[in-house]
Amino acid sequence: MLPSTLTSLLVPLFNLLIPGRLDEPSPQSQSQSQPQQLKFELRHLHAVSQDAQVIFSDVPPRTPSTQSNAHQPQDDTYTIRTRTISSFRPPSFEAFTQARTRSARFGQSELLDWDEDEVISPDVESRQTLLELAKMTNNAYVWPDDGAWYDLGGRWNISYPFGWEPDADGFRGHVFATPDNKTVVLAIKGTSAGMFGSGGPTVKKDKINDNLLFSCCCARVDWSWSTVCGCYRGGWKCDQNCVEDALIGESLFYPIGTNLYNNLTYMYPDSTMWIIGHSMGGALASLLGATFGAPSVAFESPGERMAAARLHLPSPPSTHHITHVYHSADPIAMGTCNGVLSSCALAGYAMEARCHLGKSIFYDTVSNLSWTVDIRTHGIVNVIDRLLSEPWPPSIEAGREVPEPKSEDDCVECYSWEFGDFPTSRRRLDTAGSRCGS
Ligand SMILES: *[C@@H]1O[C@H](CO)[C@@H](O)[C@H](O)[C@H]1NC(C)=O
Ligand SMILES: *[C@@H]1O[C@H](CO)[C@@H](O)[C@H](O)[C@H]1NC(C)=O
Ligand SMILES: *[C@@H]1O[C@H](CO)[C@@H](O)[C@H](O)[C@H]1NC(C)=O
Ligand SMILES: CC(=O)N[C@H]1CO[C@H](CO)[C@@H](O)[C@@H]1O
Repeated sequence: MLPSTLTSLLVPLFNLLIPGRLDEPSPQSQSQSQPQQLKFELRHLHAVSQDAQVIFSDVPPRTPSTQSNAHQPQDDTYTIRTRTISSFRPPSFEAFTQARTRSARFGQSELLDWDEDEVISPDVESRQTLLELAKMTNNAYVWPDDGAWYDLGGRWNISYPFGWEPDADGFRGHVFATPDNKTVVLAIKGTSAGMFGSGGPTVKKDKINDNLLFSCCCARVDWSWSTVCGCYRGGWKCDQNCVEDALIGESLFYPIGTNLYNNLTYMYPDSTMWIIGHSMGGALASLLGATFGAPSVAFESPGERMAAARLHLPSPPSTHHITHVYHSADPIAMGTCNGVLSSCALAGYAMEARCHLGKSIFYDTVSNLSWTVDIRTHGIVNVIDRLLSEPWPPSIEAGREVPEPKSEDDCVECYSWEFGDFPTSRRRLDTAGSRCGS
């Protein structure tokens, strides 16, 4: 019973990674001064019901967990180091939406007057901070007690939260806040579940979404695949408008994320907001971060730059407030989980996108730890226990705690495809539910 479309994914990003003008303190100066620390506690659970209402619930203070869950943290407070960076916000969400619509519908680009802000961001060059953020993204299965719903002061009503069944694959996550409410973190759990075999009613729809967002052309892998949209034009040709229309038409994930974010800023108008997530949740975190200028940290996210462009998200002057953390053995984050015999293809996914927005902290675990490329290394628990919990030797050697964040300027994806205006000549639509070309 989940918001089917939601489950899937996200994504955004911009075509351009413009060299940032973040005035980040150098790692040296940070380690000399006393790092600033924030303490968080879990404040709300959020889930999305079928009719796309955003729902919050309070987390009962320190209830011993009733469900046994391997991923349950022992402690529900987290300590995080921060630093000040600059980021760009659209003048308003309305202005952003308008610019996006003009771009998508009329091919016009409108210049937005982005506001440059100094914001407090997690110190992504601190290993402990990344580790704690990763744990927060993992902690998506805390079960609220009945009757413990958050009092929203009449701003909107709360309905039963679908999506929290242990095996449901919905858009879900947590909201954490510092005790003074100055910093609020939206942690989004991805929905990779359906991908790796656990069933559920939304898997089919999720698959369509994932394939729309992260494949080059409607998940056209070879002749034997049924594609998720009818934009393939033979050879290596793909109709650009068609893929964009299909994405905007089918993907509810991004609008739900923006709704949720808007709701949170309404609840916490004076707070600094951060957005974090794992996998698809990471891609959504980045997309939302690009939209709202909120510092975002994504773990093992598939490449979301192409989807951002296809969704026509207006591109801020810099996306360096978005940080990706991933490693080379994860075929999803690397965009190598494709090809007819890959584990993704066998499950019906074509994960071809590989370019990320913002800056990436990239761990070459294949070279340095001799990990083999395996979809099982994609899990956040693996990243927490086997990667972030240990010092990373190549960084230590370079006097850092984590690999240096770098933008993926030279990243190329879908290079064998030709995208353009290839109107259909009423060619066979090789998919059910095609919205293009007819
Ligand atoms: C919430 O629901 C109650 C009862 O269902 C109703 O009386 C109230 O007006 C609703 N409040 C809002 C803000 O919608
Ligand atoms: C923080 O926000 C919560 C609502 O989530 C509110 O109940 C609480 O009073 C706020 N605390 C402070 C110190 O403003
Ligand atoms: C991993 O990196 C460390 C530090 O740079 C280096 O000493 C070590 O030899 C590397 N391991 C492998 C297998 O390359
Ligand atoms: C205050 C606010 O932004 N409320 C929105 C919260 O989200 C729902 C849908 O998800 C919107 O309908 C509300 O307007």
